[in-house]
Amino acid sequence: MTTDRYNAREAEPRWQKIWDEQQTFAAKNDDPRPKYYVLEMFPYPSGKLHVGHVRNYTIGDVVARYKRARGFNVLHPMGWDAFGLPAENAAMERKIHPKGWTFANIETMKSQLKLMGLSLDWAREIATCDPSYYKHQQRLFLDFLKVGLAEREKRKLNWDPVDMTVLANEQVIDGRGWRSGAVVEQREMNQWVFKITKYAQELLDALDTLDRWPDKVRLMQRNWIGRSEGLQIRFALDPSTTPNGETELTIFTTRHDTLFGAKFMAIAPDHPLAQAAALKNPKLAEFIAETKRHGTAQEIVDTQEKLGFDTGIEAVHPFDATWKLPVYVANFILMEYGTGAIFGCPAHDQRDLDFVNKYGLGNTPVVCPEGQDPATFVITDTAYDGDGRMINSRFLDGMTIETAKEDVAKRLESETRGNAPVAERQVNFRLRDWGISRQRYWGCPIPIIHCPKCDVVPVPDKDLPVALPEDVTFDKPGNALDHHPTWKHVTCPQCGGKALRETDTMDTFVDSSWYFARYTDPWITTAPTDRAVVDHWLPVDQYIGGVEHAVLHLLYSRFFMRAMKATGHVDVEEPFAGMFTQGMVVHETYRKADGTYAEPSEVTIDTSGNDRRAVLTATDEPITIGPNEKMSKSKRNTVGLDEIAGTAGADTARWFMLSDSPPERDVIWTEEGAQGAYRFVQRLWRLVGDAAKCAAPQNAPRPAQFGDAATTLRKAAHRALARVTDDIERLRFNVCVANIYEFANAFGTSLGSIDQEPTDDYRFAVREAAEILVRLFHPMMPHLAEECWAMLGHQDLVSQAAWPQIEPDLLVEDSITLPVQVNGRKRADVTVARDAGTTEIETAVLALDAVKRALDGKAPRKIIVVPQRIVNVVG
Ligand code: ANZ
Ligand code: ZN
Repeated sequence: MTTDRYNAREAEPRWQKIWDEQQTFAAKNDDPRPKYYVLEMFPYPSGKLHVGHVRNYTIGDVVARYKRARGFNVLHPMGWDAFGLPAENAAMERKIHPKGWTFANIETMKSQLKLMGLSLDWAREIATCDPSYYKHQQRLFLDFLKVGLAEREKRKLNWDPVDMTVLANEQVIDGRGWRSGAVVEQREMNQWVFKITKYAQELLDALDTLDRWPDKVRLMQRNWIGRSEGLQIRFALDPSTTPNGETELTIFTTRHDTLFGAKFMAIAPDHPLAQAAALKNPKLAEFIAETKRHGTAQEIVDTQEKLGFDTGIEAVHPFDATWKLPVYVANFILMEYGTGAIFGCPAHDQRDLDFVNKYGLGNTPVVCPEGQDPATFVITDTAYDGDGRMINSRFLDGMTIETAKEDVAKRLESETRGNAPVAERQVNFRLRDWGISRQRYWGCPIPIIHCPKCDVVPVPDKDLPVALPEDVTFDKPGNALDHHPTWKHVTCPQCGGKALRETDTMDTFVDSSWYFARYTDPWITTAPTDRAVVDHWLPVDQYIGGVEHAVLHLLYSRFFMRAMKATGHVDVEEPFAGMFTQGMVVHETYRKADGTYAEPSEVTIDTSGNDRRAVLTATDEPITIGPNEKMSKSKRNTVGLDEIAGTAGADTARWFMLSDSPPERDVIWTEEGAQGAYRFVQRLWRLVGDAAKCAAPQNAPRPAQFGDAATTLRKAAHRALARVTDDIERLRFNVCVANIYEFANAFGTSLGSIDQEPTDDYRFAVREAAEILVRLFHPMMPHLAEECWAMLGHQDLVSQAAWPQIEPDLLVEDSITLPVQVNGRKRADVTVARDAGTTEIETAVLALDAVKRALDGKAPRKIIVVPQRIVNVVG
């Protein structure tokens, strides 16, 4: 037995250096092998790599290393999502320039990533805040503008009247500006938008083709796009009740079947009719102003109390001229959706029900669930939105919802008022165009010049990039670009007159919507992409990231590919053929007596008793162990990469990350678990060391015959190989780890049981098994694998070695286990040779204790053997 220890701290940097020097992981664009593009979502350079990153990148690295071994030309790049607010905040708080802060963080994090031994092609590194990157993003913006995929649009923004600046939604706290505390106003301003809605239907339909995406993510996207088929109905208004003699109100509904349950109409606070009525009604004007203070974002609208104001306007029911419905202005109606107006049917819509219950308007159920008696079916606090038959609905009574909808649509479509049909079928999407203007310094400048004479003028191509000025100050609130004394003053490229630069920068989601395309050729200076190269590499074969990006980032990237295709920059529509969302890394929390948190590194855990107990290492103060939670700074339950890599090594961290739970679920980081992984690292190293001593030399001839010991070992090796291959293909890393454990055990047992000078066939099997083992764990623990590969006498790198070949013959099991029933009840299993004859099986069955007991020691009347399936004993 080898007694030395594997010194990860010494070995890991040594192998990293060799990989670096030999550029082992550089991908060539003209490599003739089939391509494989694996990518993890690039990090924001916050300054510290946490264990959550480790999990994300380890998963990607296993795939990358495995695919490389399978003969693919693997592209596995890394970069930095480097624009964004934290850099500006740091600049304000610590008086450091955002650029300096960002690049310092990049440097730290890059060295931390290198500690992990990731097989990355660093030559393709991108930082989105680098002008050599955002130059092309500006070019894309201008190209989108040319084809109508970028536009200017009036949008409502949060305006801080004290700081005189626009605020992002997250800077508005309880309706007030985060710095000034002033009540935030909504102001209409010109903003740049990307026309993602042009692709709404396509983005929805194509989800069906993404069969290597999690269903959950596709569903989230589907809901976000939010297609609904409905009817636009023009309700007549009683002109004697309207502010300016208005005669109609158009609403959007998806439940026209419920028209006979209507109790009221409601319009958005900023609906033109509401605005007109408010001019004549100060109380209404006040109500509208109040609703606006709370904001009109969907989340706010969904959660706040439903409030309305009766305008006195009356609408006429489309099927009954004598039926009048009151028109309310209501805080839960959004101007941005449908027509900003609805009819309310409280019995079948919860919001409407809450509303009528507050204002005493009552409800009439019009859909009765199957099996309920319509005479007794009433609604009180819970609206019924399920299936059923129409009731209380005149000519619709007895119909299903679907037929009733069709009937209503047909009738109102064919009816006309003033030459136009009363109703029209309509498809609506929840998806809004993507507003990309941000009033921020640390982002990609929007390459536009505003000229008093020529209006909006694109910056000419030759003047790109529009670079951020570096001499900026952050002492004033608002956008530092705006405050810069000279930067925005330019001459108009069209008329040569005085003009102003756009000072808004792009949403950072723009930066991350095409970086994966840029990685394919980050060197090209004349265009965002090299068409031949980008079309060769895209789509990304396997993308890996957190589920928090399931909607926006992925949807924006899908839009971007379509827009880049429309402008000739790529020829793909879907950027990510395979998507995997990994779970979080969680850790228990430690609370001191005073309620503050202690870090895992400050705590000693005592597992000797029945309960796990914890004390503060320094003072022995008792600590309360709290539940496992997502690692966060506030709970102080983070484990830094340095702590792990510095002691047990990166391989230990990588192995543990993969071992404990399926990768899509949360994993609990425990010191015990990490120690277990560390022990296994040591065990593998000793095992391969022992194997190396009795292994046949490299290139030893294959023996003609294998004895029992050799065959058993070879079978274990090839079975593990088959399983691990399958596990990695299916991203089931925890199962893969379990299979490697099992094989290592079998291998150890085999080596331990040789009691004489090993035969040549066994020595051959030992080399084969060891070389399979090392290549199997290489994707997870690459440094240890290189070390072991060298121990086995190899001069080349295991990182470049081919995946082992399976010998299918060795996978055939030569024994078989059959269930044994006695008088119809299962009593035992019997294991026999696969080709055993009936007599042999019968003898084995009767020898089983469980069978003897079940037969009470008597001889059976009959034994029925169903070959390869089951044995029935009749007593
Ligand atoms: C009458 C009705 C009866 C409705 C009923 C629902 C249930 P989706 O499926 O998301 O498209 N609605 C329409 N425009 C709205 C707006 N601007 N703000 C708030 N709500 C609006 O939702 C369509 C339904 O949402 C429409 O169908 C409308 O209410 C409401 F038992 O019309 B319904
Ligand atoms: Zn001009």
